[in-house]
Amino acid sequence: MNYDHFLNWNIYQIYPRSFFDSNKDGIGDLNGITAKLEHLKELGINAVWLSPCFKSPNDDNGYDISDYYDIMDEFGTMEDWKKMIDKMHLLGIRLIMDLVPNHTSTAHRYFQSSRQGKDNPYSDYYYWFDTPPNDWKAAFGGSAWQYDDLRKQYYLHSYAISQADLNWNNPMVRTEMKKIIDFWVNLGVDGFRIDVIDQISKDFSGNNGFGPHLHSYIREMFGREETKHLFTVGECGVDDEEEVINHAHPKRKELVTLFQFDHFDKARTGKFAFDKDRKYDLNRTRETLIKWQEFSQKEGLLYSIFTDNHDQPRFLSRTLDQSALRYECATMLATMFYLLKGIPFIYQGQEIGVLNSTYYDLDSYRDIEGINYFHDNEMHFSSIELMEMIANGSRDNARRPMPWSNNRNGGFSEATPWIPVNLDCEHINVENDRKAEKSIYSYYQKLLAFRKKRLFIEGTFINRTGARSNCFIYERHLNDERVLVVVNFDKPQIIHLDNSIKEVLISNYLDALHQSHRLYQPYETTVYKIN
Ligand code: TEU
Ligand code: CA
Repeated sequence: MNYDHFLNWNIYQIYPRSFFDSNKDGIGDLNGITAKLEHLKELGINAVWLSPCFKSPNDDNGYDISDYYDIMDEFGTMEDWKKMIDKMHLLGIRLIMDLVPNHTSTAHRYFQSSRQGKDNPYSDYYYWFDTPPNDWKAAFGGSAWQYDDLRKQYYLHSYAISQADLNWNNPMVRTEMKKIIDFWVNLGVDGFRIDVIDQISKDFSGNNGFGPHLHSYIREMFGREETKHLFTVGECGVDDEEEVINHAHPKRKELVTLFQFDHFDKARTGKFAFDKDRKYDLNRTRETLIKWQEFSQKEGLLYSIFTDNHDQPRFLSRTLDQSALRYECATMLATMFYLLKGIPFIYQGQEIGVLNSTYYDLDSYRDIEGINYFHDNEMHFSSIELMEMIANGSRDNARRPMPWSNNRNGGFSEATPWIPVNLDCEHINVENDRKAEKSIYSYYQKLLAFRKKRLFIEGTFINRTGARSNCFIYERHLNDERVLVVVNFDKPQIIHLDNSIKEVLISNYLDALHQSHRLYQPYETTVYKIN
């Protein structure tokens, strides 16, 4: 078995709350997605990863699920969901749902039963202790252990207090999760993105993650006849080569691919950073990309290519130095990443170059992570400092309403949106971008069509950067066909190429010349056919 047939999937991530509001309540919804599918189709998308749309009290925007078998009220109904997936399939777009197996909302009936005491059918669905067995911290602040007044014990929550970790040692929990998977598979979903997969098995004497039964649990869920056709991508903060193979090698029958994060983490100072520490060093990003391209190629693994998701500030904002060059920078990043070997993921808004919006008041933020960070203030920053760090690092930067047009609220909704819109949505929106002479959307369209070539799907990756800096030069080749991708990270510089060049295939500058020794413009990216 191999996974190569997934290599022509161009996946678009939708954050449903912020995509498009169809019924004027200020919240994106499923009918809103259905209404905008042509936008994706025209872009060249053939798969959607939809962030959670299940019933949820929304403490963590749907990553706190209270019923895995039903749709969140604000997003619509099961009927709406069926209409959505039918239309997707009609347009040739697959649907990848978000599976959250590590925790449920404490509002879930399992938790509500579990906390009643030690002798109900759900009492072992969660981890309960008289005293916390370790000092693990929760991702959104404070201890990961919370005392429950009713049960008179502590339960584990790796994220918010209202997100209780499921006890995967309990076979009933695993059976339930398989039922959930099968329920959605029977309704026609084509795959799953799996939230924090690496945390489902615990070793309480170590770190929170990569416990001793992780791989057997993954196989139990996804190594089955019923699931073997699915596309699966595990969110997995792993950079150990052996572990990457263990998760995602075809012979293991676990996952198809992983989201790895080291092209973010190694290039930044911390989650929340001051302006001066905010920018990514693309030279470091390049090194991690080269490492994983070469490794995946050698081991026969599928690499997931992405710059953005709903947990990260906009990559473009972390790269761009002069706003006048937004088109050049956005198209440069797209070319640099999406001509690599692997499966491209595009996050909503990326295709029109949406930027972070710098709000300096806490009221403009909704994300529990940033809000808790402000209140906890463990490092004793001033509130001005805190607001600067949150403006740079908040996940809300990626969660503001998708700007569609010049209408009110960027055309996202006629009502006041659940979170303030981007400050520049009257300028940066789909309508304007598609009309513009330098349209990022059009460039993405061209690029996604271009990467359908077999050369980009199957072809070998070879790094050609050598000792050069502030650029990334790589080759893709298949049989006799070779292309060279030249990416200039920032300032104008002269680059001398070792290859003889035949023609320019694609470039973000109109007048790019096919010369092997020349000056590259700021953020210039040119792809050549070579001998
Ligand atoms: O994220 C888990 C994760 O790995 C954290 O690093 C996450 O990036 C978080 O933003 C900390 O900065 C997943 C989801 O993608 C995220 O939206 C959820 O909040 C989280 O799990 C809990 O379900
Ligand atoms: Ca709505």
